[in-house]
Amino acid sequence: MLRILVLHGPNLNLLGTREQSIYGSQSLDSIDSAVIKLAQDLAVEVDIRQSNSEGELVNWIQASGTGYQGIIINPAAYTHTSIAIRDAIAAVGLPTVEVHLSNIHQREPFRHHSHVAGVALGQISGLGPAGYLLALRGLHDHLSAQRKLKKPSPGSRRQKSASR
Ligand code: CA2
Repeated sequence: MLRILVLHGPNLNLLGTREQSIYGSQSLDSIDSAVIKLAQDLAVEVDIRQSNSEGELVNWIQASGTGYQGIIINPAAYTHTSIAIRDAIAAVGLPTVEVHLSNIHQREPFRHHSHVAGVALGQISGLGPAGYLLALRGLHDHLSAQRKLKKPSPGSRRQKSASR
């Protein structure tokens, strides 16, 4: 079974309590429940964590190399500051989808640049909580296609040895 690590960065634990005009009214728990439900439908295992600490996020990303096939991450403010998170994602080499609730490209100029985008499979920004669900579907499709490519097609071994 595919295992995907879902990471929420700093202050996302406050979702639904304030700044609702930017981030909406849904709590992080309710976003996580929707992710878990979709994961069950897709037969994917998700491990969902939130941290306000850059080091903790880096440690989790590093450790994901064993046991996980992909990462979904909303690095929150670390998106715009953290070369450490970018380096950890690059080092672990797992396909990673970057999610933002708000459209970072329409907001203050300091939010326009993402250090993570350059090492991500893709970025979803501005679609609210649905962004996490789209990320999960996208990553699931990507990983399933990768698995199919890696699996030898029936008869391919026989063909190879017959041509020698
Ligand atoms: O749009 C996003 O998802 C962000 O990653 C959210 C970050 C922000 O720094 C990024 O530029 C874009 C902020 C998360 C803080 O969330 C709060 C939620 C409720 C109240 C206060 C902060």
